[in-house]
Amino acid sequence: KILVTGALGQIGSELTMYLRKIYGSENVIASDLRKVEGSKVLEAGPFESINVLDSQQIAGAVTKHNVNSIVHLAALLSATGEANPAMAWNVNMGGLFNVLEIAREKGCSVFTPSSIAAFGPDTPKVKTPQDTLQRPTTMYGVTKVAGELLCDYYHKKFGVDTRGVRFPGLISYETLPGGGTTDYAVHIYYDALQKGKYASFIAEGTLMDMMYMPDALHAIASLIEADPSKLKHRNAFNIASMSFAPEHIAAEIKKHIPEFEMSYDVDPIRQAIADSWPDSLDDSAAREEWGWKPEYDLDSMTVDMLAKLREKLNLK
Ligand code: VAH
Repeated sequence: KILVTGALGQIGSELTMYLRKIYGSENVIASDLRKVEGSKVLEAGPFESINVLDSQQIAGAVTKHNVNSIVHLAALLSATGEANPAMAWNVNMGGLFNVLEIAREKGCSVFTPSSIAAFGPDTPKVKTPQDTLQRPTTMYGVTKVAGELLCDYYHKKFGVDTRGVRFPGLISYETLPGGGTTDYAVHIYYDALQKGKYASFIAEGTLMDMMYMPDALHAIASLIEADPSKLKHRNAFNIASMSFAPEHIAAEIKKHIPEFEMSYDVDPIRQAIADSWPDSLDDSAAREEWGWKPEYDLDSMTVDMLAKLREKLNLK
């Protein structure tokens, strides 16, 4: 049985449904701080209200449902984390520590994502290596590096089966991201369809790694199922699919919506965060050790995003 924390968030709301298709609805228990009325996740299988800072609530759900695998997604993202650094540390590290302690006691495996945010301004920016300098300058990035090290520690010291990937910016149409720096690449599609224009809070020329959610879900399921004897790394694998800047995604959208107008209203805080991150990642370790391979590129993602959002927003 799998317990997903943060199951109502941007990744969780789709990953929970994806895992239920693979393992069966009753075998994937969704959890989050509180219910979100109308969420598909709530209709399609078991749900537990869990505050990941309360280890009793996590332990209770693990025991009640006989959980042997925890997918831990509950966390604050980069921009929110910079606005509330203490809360970001408490939730991101406190939650992960509780999950790892329970996994140690009850013999559960743990998947939890890291991020390109785990790298900083003095990390090689182009084709960032799997093993390289990690000195992030955001609290979110500090919690991601500390989280990687804590997961590797629990694996080496206690034999807990911990695995993770460093996600790039994730683009999806089901659930909006909650306070990330890469969120511009999601909002641009909504605004292109609803307003015919978008004012980007990230500057022209700012390259960042991005990924379409279907590829992200496939990566998580593949790594969870990977043969452990083939894993030279565990926390956490670089994975990549596309690297682009705001003008690239705007040009792609204009191919489908010729009247679309792009403008820039740069947010210095999120721009500084974006500038500290890599331009592109080297994901050869993930490709070699567990067969990682993305399906979508900017072209095919844009076709799918616009089609799915037209449906979701009841546009023609
Ligand atoms: C954020 N979407 O912007 C997240 C992610 C790589 C970016 O960590 O904070």
